[in-house]
Amino acid sequence: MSSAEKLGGMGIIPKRKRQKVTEACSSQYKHEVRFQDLILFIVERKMGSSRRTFLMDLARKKGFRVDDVLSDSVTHIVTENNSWNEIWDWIQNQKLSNADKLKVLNISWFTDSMAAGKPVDIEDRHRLQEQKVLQSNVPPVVTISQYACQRRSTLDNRNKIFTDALELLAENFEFNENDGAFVAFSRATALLKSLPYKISRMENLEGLPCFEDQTRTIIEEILEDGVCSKVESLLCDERYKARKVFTSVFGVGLKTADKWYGQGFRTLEEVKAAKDLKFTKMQKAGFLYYEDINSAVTRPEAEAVGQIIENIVHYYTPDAIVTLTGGFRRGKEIGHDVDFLISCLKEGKNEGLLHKTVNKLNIQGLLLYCDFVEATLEKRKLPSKKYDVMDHFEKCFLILKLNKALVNNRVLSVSSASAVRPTNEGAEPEVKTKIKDWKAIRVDLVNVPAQQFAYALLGWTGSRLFERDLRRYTNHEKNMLLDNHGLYDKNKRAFLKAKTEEEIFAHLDLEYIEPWERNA
Ligand code: DCT
Ligand code: MG
Repeated sequence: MSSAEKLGGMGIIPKRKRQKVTEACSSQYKHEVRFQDLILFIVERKMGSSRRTFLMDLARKKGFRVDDVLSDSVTHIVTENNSWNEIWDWIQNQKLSNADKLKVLNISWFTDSMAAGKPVDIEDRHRLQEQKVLQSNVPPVVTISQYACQRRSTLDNRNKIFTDALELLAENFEFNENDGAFVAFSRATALLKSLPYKISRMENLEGLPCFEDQTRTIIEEILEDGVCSKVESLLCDERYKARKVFTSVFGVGLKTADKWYGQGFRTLEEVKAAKDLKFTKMQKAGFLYYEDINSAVTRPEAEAVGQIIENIVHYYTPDAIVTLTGGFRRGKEIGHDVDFLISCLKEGKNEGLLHKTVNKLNIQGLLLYCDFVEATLEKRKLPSKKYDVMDHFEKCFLILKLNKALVNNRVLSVSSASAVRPTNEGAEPEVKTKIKDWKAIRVDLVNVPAQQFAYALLGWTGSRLFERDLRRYTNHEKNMLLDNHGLYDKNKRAFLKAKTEEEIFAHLDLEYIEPWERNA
């Protein structure tokens, strides 16, 4: 298939129908066209239809004429993530009479124009550039942003050997409360995760942001020896090992871990056997369900939990929405917990819903532990300048009892409808009493008012570093403040409303980054 044919999904229609459709499209315009000299066409491929529709609406609202289909009238073509070659091949195939005069632009021209409220002058950086054919072992020469929110980081990490080492060292800096080194190592890790190629020589780091002497040295050592001596010695370090194992208990933070270490404890068995140690309710649950909680939650398990929560929430409020967020929304197949947002489109209808849901889980015998946190924000405050601060929503941190048969049945029902057993029927009834047929799962539920939903969804989707960089970018580059509740424009002295994540990215003049591209 030629590259021109592959671009079939660009919203192209046969030429003979073009005239008619263009007229039909024009009649759809509800907005006045303020800029008569230009007609835009936005290419759908690699952008996706929902983002394209969003951008088309945005431009129309701002007075631009945007056509649904490509015709001879179009003057500007806007593309995102397409190469010059594929777009050019495709244009040639359209047999347009004005192909040579068409302005073929990347999304930066579009976002600059939306921000300015008018078409901005076309600079070189706005044009889709022809790229030279590169040798296979030479990484492409591209400008990479220092902010994770301006990069696309999928789960396809080509530099795992480096990121595993840097992540471990970053974690130790966090344990030691060395914020500067923690941030430096986390940023270098996140940058490597976004690279579409593997680092094979030190020259590959040239021109990349987020690296300084310490992180460079680590990369160099791994390139030379295949391992990092700092990592090797850390893995044998008594204090690090104890901190790691103690904080793996739900409810145990660094302070408690260090206290136990200071008292001479080194293993969980020693801590559990100690007579004079007092544990919080949370830690008791952490010890009780330790094995389950520390074995990763799988996607089928997350979906089964989602179904339980949704059934209960809909029992009380049929039009409430339960949204799976956190790592699973970013496409991860496993996680340490399952995060859900609960929201109602109608304002006020979710009052008391979280309490009722938790009560019902308890009545159904599924609630193993609950830490309920009431909403803490009475009046609307400005978003905090601290990037890692918790939000103020009503929420609960739970441990739920998930019947394994529910998960097996879900898997079976996906693979073969005929293989589904009723959920109350155990796999092997005769051994049911002997084998533990459930798993303890950590679940976070967050109750979110409708008008803050997009901001909460963006915040709870993560990753942690993506969120951190998004807030840093917002503050430093846009003079605005962002948190899980809203976006405040310091120049306009106003909160900016948004119904979708796409609108938030547009407020920030950022290209939209899909959830599965936020694995920074
Ligand atoms: N989050 C937040 N404020 C916090 C902690 C987390 O806004 N104080 C956001 C960032 C990530 C998201 O919530 C979910 O948090 P985790 O469950 O800790 O992370 P995860 O990416 O879902 O990782 P995992 O897959 O291990 O659960
Ligand atoms: Mg999570």
